[in-house]
Amino acid sequence: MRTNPNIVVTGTPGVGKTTHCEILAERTGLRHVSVNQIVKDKDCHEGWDKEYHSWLVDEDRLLDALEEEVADGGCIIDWHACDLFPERWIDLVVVLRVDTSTLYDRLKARKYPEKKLQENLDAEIMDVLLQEARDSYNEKIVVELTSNTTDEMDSNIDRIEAWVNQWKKDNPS
Ligand code: DAT
Repeated sequence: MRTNPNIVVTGTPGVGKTTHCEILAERTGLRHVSVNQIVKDKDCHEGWDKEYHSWLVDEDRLLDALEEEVADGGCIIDWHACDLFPERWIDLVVVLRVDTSTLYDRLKARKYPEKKLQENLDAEIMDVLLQEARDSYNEKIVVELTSNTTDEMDSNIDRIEAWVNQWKKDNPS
């Protein structure tokens, strides 16, 4: 039995996952688990894709690396995919969403290659991550939140923090 919940914060690159997770970790005491960092630090990849500027992730190695981390709960998992995490690991899936023009500006500022930028914009427009979350988890634990402004981010964080506090009350150790 977990004494703290595991949360996935997902969404297209640039929606605000890292920013949300860092603040949430400070506010709730849960751990920010940056999957990107684990992929790099624990070599859960088969090399660097030059065209897409991203790691070619080895999902089996990644899951092995994460298993111990999530077993006791208390993880806020930050990753632009969610279908690989077993359902039994996860208590809440937050899908962050952003307007196309805002996402364009954020990805442009990151100097994404044109092809990668366009693919990510298309993914956001076509609800790819939301659909992936709904296909992979019970719809009751999937929440879609917008992240265009800092006000929206503040309200998202308040909401998730309240959810964590309620989870703890409902699941006393
Ligand atoms: P991700 O981890 O999803 O790739 P991020 O947290 O690195 O995204 O955020 C990308 C950029 O956008 C970063 O400069 C912070 C900014 N940002 C994120 N969410 C925001 C929000 N709700 N309001 C204003 N700026 C935001």
